[in-house]
Amino acid sequence: LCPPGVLPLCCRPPAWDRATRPPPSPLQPPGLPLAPCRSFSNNKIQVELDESSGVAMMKFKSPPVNSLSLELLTEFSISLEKLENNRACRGVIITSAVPKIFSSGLDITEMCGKSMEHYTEFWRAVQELWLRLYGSSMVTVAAVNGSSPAGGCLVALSCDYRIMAENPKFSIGLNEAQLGIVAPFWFKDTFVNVVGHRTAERSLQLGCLHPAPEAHRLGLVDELVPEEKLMEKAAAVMAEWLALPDHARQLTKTMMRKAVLDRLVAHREEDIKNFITFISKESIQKSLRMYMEMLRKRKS
Ligand code: CO8
Repeated sequence: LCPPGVLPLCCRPPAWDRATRPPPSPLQPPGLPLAPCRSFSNNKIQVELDESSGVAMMKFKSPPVNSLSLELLTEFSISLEKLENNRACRGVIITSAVPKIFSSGLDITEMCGKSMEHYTEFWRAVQELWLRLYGSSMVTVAAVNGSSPAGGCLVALSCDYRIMAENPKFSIGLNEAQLGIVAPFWFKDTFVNVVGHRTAERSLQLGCLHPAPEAHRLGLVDELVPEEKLMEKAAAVMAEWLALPDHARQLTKTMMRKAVLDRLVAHREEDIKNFITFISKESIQKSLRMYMEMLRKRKS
């Protein structure tokens, strides 16, 4: 049994320790209908799995800004688990159904004026999601079709490949420092693994949100494409990655990511304590309130 507050799915062995999945049969018997497209929709995430290609499309649908609330995080983890356990699924494309926004990052209201129990549950859900996504044995492609600050950027960074709409108004980055908070070590590790130490150090200290062309120059995203071509490109990239044998790709992914994943697994409880201590400080609560106020004022 899981301790209280732990999502039941984290009791299972992590994805990177599991046996490789066999690919779905490439042969469709003549005369039979094509493999069905299965969809399951939660409140905040919509998932469609095309069993003939083995590719799932996962869309955030939590207007106005797809902020990563406890509910969205939980649905996200459960959806990933369902796909991970479905032998017909080999890859997932993650994108947004909300125009101009990929995800605005962690829901700041979940970190403001709440109880210690709530902070614990929330942070465990953030950890759980990252462990699942970064450690996924599926091919993961982020189709970033809008702005993607902080936690939204982490979601994209945790995928195997990032394609962004080439709109300079869309920005992406770990901007925590701008909110007066500090990106946790595993956000930083994930970032360093994508862009390298120097770029990550500068970008993190300044809390940079990089416009799409700059994000591409820095290697934060792998490709920029016109917005209307984004999904087509994501499908093409996915097909390229799925052309390789799963076992070789999965073992290579494990080799590249395991140390970083293991580091959080080994320090999970300590990381939760650090988060609670930090977030409950009056000075930090004040910074977050002021930031929310700034967002409201900017709007009016
Ligand atoms: N959480 C909660 N509410 C949010 C968030 C958020 N992350 N982002 C926006 N909102 C709210 C706004 O307050 C506004 O609410 P209301 O309608 O009630 O006034 C509504 O969403 C719409 O926002 P905007 O009007 O600003 O929408 P725009 O389309 O103009 O802009 C943006 C969208 C670009 C996403 C903009 O809202 C923005 O920049 N948001 C802030 C994003 C941000 O800074 N996120 C960081 C979150 S922190 C995080 O993810 C990692 C934390 C790690 C913690 C470590 C601690 C130890």
